[in-house]
Parts: sequence; structure tokens; C-alpha cells
Amino acid sequence: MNSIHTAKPYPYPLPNNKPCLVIIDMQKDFVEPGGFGESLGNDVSVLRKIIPNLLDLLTCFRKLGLPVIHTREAHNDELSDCPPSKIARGNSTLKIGDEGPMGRILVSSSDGNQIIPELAPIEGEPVILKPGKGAFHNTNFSKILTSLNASHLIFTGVTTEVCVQTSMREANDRGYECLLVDDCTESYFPEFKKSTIDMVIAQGGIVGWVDQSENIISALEDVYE
Ligand code: C5J
Repeated sequence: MNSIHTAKPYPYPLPNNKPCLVIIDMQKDFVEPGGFGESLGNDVSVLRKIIPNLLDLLTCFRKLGLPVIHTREAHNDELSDCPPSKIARGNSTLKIGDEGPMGRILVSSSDGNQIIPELAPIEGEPVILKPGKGAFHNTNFSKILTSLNASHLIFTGVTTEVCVQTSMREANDRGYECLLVDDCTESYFPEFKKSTIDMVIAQGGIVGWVDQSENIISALEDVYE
């Protein structure tokens, strides 16, 4: 059985079918000034440091013809898919649906809701619009994974302890083999990122595996090229 032998807490098996790259919420709302992330009081520049690593991993998946799925945390214009509790929550200067410098906060039609240009999806790469923190809640993510015959998901994106971790846990509960890429995920709070990584690999990999992008790229090239 092929594997990524450097993964923690033990080698991550690589399947005969294709592993899928899942890029969570690399949208302007969280990564650029003027969006939801900044309105919550965060320094968004800390999230940007993963972009070069994520681009390398994305390029590898595209080169090898392996599937890539993007998500955006997004609501419709009427906010009919957004519970009032979600709008009320948080100490932000701009609430979900308010007009900000990049258009309405977390509304799918806004400029701020689009994926950053560096990682923009290309033709054939599905983009899941998710109204919740997890990628499965009220979306067609399950259907797309089934249509791809996916069993192994490689998770990246922001923020580690919110949408990435929630989505990975949802996937783990549904039987997917999940690997979190340490240097391709980021949090506004370094200690929360560290805790998430620790939690994933604790107790013999109770939620999945963790590794660095360089090791993953090298293993994928060996197995799928
Ligand atoms: C948050 C996310 N943090 N994508 N969303 O509200 O993690």
C-alpha cells in the first residue's frame, strides 16, 4: 500500500482512486482587508502566509489530474439561508449582509465573497457555497464527493479551528480518510491552530492525519505521476 510515510500520527495511506484536495474558504472576506475577518478585529495578513504553499499544492494536484474542490462561506442575497443567531453572533463592526468595502459581507454575489485571485478555481473545479462552518451542512458536497468516488480528502484553507476543523470532522464522521496540511492552513490565533493540529492527531489520529505540503507533494508525485 502506498502512503505518505511522514504523516502524523502514522503513515497516511494513498488510495488507488484519486485523493481530493479541499480548499476551505480562501475568499477575500477572510484574507483581505475590509472583509468579515477584519471586521471581527483580526489581522488578516497572518492568513496570507499560507498562499505560496497552497499554490504549490494546488499546482501539484492540477498537474497530476487529481480533483480539487473549493468552498466559500456564503449566503444568498435574502440571507434566507442564514440563521438570525449567526447574524447576531460576534463582536464585528460589520454584520453578515452589511455593505462593506468589498460589497455585502459573506453574501455570495459580493466581490468580497470571491476566492482570492492567486487561488482562483479553474474550469471543472467545483466551488461549494456553504452557509455554515462545515462543508457538508446544506450543500451538495456529499454528492460531489460521491460522483468523484472520493475516499481520501486533503484539507487546507482558513480558518484552521473554525471552518477547516468543522469540515474535517464532518468528513471524518462520514468515513473519509482526512489529512490536514499544516503549512496550508492558518488561523488568526496561532495557539488555536496548534491546538487543532494537536487534537487531530491525538489518540492515534482520532480525526485524521497531519503533514507538511512538501512531503505530500513528493509522495503524490511518486504515486500518481
Ligand atoms: C469563520 C471560516 N472563521 N472560514 N469562517 O468564520 O473559518
